[in-house]
Amino acid sequence: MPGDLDPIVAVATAPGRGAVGIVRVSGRGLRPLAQALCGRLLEARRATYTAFLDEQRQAIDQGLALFFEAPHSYTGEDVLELQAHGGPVVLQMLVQRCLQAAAAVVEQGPVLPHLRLAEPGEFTRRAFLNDKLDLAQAEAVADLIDAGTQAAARSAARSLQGAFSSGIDELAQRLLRLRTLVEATLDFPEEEIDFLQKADAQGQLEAIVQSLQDVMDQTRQGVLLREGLRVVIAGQPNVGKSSVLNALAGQAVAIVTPVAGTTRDRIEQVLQIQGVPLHVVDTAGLRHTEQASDEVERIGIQRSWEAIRGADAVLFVRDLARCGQAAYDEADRAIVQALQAQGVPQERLMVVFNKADAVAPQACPSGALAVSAQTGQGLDALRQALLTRAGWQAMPEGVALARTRHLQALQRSAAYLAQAQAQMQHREPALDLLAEELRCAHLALGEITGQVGADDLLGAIFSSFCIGK
Ligand SMILES: Nc1nc2c(ncn2[C@@H]2O[C@H](COP(=O)(O)OP(=O)(O)OP(=O)(O)O)[C@@H](O)[C@H]2O)c(=O)[nH]1
Ligand SMILES: [Mg+2]
Repeated sequence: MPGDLDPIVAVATAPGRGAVGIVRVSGRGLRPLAQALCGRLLEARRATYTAFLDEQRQAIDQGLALFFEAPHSYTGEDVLELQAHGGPVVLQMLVQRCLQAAAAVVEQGPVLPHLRLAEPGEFTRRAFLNDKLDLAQAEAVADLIDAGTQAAARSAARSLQGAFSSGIDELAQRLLRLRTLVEATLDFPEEEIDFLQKADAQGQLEAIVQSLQDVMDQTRQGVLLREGLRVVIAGQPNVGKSSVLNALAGQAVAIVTPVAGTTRDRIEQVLQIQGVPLHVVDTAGLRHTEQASDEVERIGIQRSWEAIRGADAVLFVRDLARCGQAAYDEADRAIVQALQAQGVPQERLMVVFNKADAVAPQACPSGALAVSAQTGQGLDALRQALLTRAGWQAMPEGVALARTRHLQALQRSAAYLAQAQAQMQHREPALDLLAEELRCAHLALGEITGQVGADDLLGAIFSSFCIGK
């Protein structure tokens, strides 16, 4: 990022009107700027009620000024926060005044390098670069702000406090010790195998692999809580797909009528089950295009197939009231074949029988998921089945929010460790190869917390933040 050491300024509060709005400045040597803006010296870490002055020393607004002296601040640099009234115009005037005052301070003496507007996420990026947070914690800041459910917010807070990072750090430490052992052995080739056996290198490696598996299981839960599951409801027209969506959502999201072909376009709704976000998509009923009533329905059916191809789980709804009728069963079989032809794997398919209220209990296939969108029967079991399909396991100690990026790094690390295990099981292990596999596994772990971080990775992560954070 250009000008990484320049001081930066931004409005830190959300756009729009509010009781309070915050302008935040971070950089080195901000004291003279604070003095120019507030007309007085600010005591560090103490709220000072003051006017915020323009060039002519007229008040633009008044509020609280807070000065945090480096390194005791969010970014690790000097930070000045002006808590003003939360109007967009006032806040922009304050930002302009900061830029102007900084330029004036520079003219008086080269105390303050050039102040500029902050890029998205730049405050947190500095906190990371100044070792205030590791990378996974910095990501948790953005995830906490973006959290769409209470469970996601709590889990993000847990990650921000370091619950996720400390598990990764502990693994990385153990891996480092094993690497040291193997690399030390490389220097004494005549005793190498003996030496490793005495230190139980193989046992250590196995224990690390097991711990990595545990961390991966927990991370999967954290990713699920952040990213959720994409569920597409599909089936023939009139089986009650939209009714199932409405019943799960607890509101009339989609239009329901007895007319086959009611739903024409995809309807998306985010539901929460035990805090796990489910992105549920209702689709137009599937039937042969020549049976479709018009062009709109034909396009709707195409869109249904597109949605099905992108789904994590397909809820295939069948109508108990019509099961057993030859034409209906034949059409369902055709859908199953088409799903296979479209490459939807069996494990992604969940069959649910609807309209259980309309038939005798013995008409429901035993062991199958039977519901009634109308009476609510079986819906809890359906919710539970969706969670199970997602791989959700509520953890008593709580889940730390995680990202797909973390899971991928763990998977890479696990793959290197598997190669290392294979190497170690050779009768005559090639120790240099073993050392290299362990080094790669260690580096993959380091990417998670940012101990090993490529610049483009940092750019991608911080650019998704909001400005002022
Ligand atoms: N008895 C009974 N009727 C239901 C149930 N669920 C839906 N229906 C009725 O079935 C008809 C079709 O329901 P929809 O939810 O519109 O069905 P759909 O699958 O979305 O239909 P399309 O959008 O046309 O593909 C409506 O008359 C509903 O009232 C149920 O559980 N029991
Ligand atoms: Mg419908």
